[in-house]
Amino acid sequence: MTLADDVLAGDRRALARVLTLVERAAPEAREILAALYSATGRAHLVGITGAPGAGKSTLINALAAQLRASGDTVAVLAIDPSSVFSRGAVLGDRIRMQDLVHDAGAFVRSMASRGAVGGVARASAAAIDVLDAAGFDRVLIETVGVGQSELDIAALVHTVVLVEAPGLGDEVQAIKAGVLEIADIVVLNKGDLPHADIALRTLTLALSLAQPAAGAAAWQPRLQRTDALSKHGIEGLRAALDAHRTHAREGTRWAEQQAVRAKAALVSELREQLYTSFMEQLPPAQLAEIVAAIAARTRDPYSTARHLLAAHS
Ligand SMILES: Nc1nc2c(ncn2[C@@H]2O[C@H](COP(=O)(O)OP(=O)(O)O)[C@@H](O)[C@H]2O)c(=O)[nH]1
Ligand SMILES: [Mg+2]
Repeated sequence: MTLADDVLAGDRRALARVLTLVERAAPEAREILAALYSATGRAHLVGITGAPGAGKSTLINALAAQLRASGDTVAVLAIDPSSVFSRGAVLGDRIRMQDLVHDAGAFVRSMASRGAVGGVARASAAAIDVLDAAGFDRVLIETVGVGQSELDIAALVHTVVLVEAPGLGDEVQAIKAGVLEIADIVVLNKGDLPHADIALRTLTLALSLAQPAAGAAAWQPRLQRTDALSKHGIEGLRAALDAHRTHAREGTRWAEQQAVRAKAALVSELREQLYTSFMEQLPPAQLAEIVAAIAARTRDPYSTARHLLAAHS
């Protein structure tokens, strides 16, 4: 049995090991990903995004419990693209997702971009593929706010959930940044707080203004109020997720998303493999000489790169 076979067979330790290899862009990761690829494309991929402190992790804990209760298996991938990813943050996530940590039908993993060779987007896409191949019905991906990160979550998932909280002025930020437009479901979390009613009204208005002029077949973004701590509104959120999944599968979104993912994966892999094989051909001494010349301004990096490519292809 290979490591990929173990992942397909549902072995959790193998899954954790493969995710570590993927995160580090270890040389053996590519072969494992290749072996897993045909088993991907089945899970419902859900991006859960919003400002730090909006309650994403708490909400995911509650949502995942709801999904588990309906019989689905759930994987959670918490991605922090900031360079400062403390052990405390990982620990905090684990504490907030405690219900999941001890459930055999759930799996929680935190991933930092630090050490993710080739960037967080590349590592995230690969990690999502691994979780998909491992057979989870739902993969929930937690990321910090849209537009503030190098990770384009909308390109990686079927359903985007934007989490807002009252009192932060986030609704206004969301409207300004245009992030409402990429949200399939907007959650007003912390619905128990005093300013929740005002925030809900602001978001309702903003959503009605953010609507693209689209036909009857277009998805109308849902707004759901939740209180993740007391688990109010979570059933409504699950219903909204299911409605969006059905909509995506029946319409073109699902197939479009597969095509976007497929192209992004191929382009990223071509870039990586071209670069790697090129660098393998370049003797280190020659590279050092060229670098020194560029540093000394006797050569420029632009035409040098072009000449090197022409000479080695
Ligand atoms: N009052 C209230 N607090 C919440 C709610 N959801 C989360 N919190 C609290 O908000 C803080 C940040 O939550 P967390 O899930 O870590 O947010 P994240 O950074 O978006 O993942 C924590 O102290 C949570 O206990 C909620 O619905 N109501
Ligand atoms: Mg969190």
